[in-house]
Amino acid sequence: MKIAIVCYPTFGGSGVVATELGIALANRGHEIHFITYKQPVRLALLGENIHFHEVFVPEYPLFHYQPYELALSSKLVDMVKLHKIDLLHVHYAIPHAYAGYMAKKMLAEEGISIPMVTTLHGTDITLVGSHPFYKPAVTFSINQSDVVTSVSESLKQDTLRLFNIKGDIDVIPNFIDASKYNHDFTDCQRTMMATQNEKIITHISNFRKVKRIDDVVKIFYEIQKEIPAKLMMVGEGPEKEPAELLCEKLGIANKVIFFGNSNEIDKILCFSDLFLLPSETESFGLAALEAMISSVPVISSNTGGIPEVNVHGVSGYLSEVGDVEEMSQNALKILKDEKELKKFKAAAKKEALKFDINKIVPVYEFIYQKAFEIA
Ligand code: GMT
Repeated sequence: MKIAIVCYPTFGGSGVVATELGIALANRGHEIHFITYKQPVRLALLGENIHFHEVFVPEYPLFHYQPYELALSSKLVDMVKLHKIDLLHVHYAIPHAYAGYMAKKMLAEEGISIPMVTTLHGTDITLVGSHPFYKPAVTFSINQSDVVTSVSESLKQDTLRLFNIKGDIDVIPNFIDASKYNHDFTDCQRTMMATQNEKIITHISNFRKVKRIDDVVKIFYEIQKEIPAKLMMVGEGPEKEPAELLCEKLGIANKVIFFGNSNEIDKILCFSDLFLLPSETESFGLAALEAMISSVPVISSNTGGIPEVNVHGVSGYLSEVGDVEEMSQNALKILKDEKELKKFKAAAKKEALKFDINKIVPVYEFIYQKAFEIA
């Protein structure tokens, strides 16, 4: 099959899922065309079956906002015609489902029919998409998709609650390629980050308000009062600077390392003992899954789709959003007892393996067939 994948090419979870899916589909013999404004960050190599087409938006001073959707839908039309693409798979509803729909309509004018699959990822529904300014267009473009998928049951329920959706939504969870997190081949370099007796706590995100970065710092503050520990903060975003200031204020700046964005998540997780994800809302929590596959237990909030990934008392612990005290106590319960830590590490990996890429990618292929039948 020739598949066009539209996504955000950044470090965000939706872009990562779209990229990993495209690579896996290419490995299974499909011809994949990524269509976006920059080469996706996790797409290291373009291969025989993998192509990237840049959407270029020329600056024009008359426009206060440059019309990306227009450039994207035009690019989709051109690429579908040039490469004889069979199917569009757009990740993140805004504005990709809308641009995809416009491309479909333009192609139909030329007698070309192409099915479109839309995958909802989270904030396109829970935060941004349901805003009154966007809601009619998001509802419309979801309803015009031939097949709609969501990355968790929780996100499906949110979508049905917040929008007037006419068709089905298929739940296809985020997935993980376990072979990329095989520590037998990774030099963990733990000693570069911490001394032997220090536990390593990690948080990875795009440092937006929704991630409750303050809570990450406060949980770590409580942990380090009782045991020697270091905190690894990985990612970039608006809450990074306030977090750095909070660390200074609490007198723990020497115990916290801010990495910025990293393409070496597997190496960082390799030497981590515990992962913190106290988000306000989270449709799935891909970062938690990446931690778990690296045998890192997760202390998280119990919001959104996180309980579908992190199993309370097995791969980590879940608490109400904002319950820093309970999260800190749960973290210490795991970290203070070596036997307990070992047990949680093994269980985290076992749970993560349920989301193995080889189980999930065929489900997408099945969905593509369904889209052909519907379109
Ligand atoms: O977590 C983010 O802020 C990035 C965001 C995105 O849209 O790129 O991630 C969302 O999609 C991921 C992949 O499906 C999910 O694992 C994340 O839970 C989801 N984020 C939120 O719902 C906040």
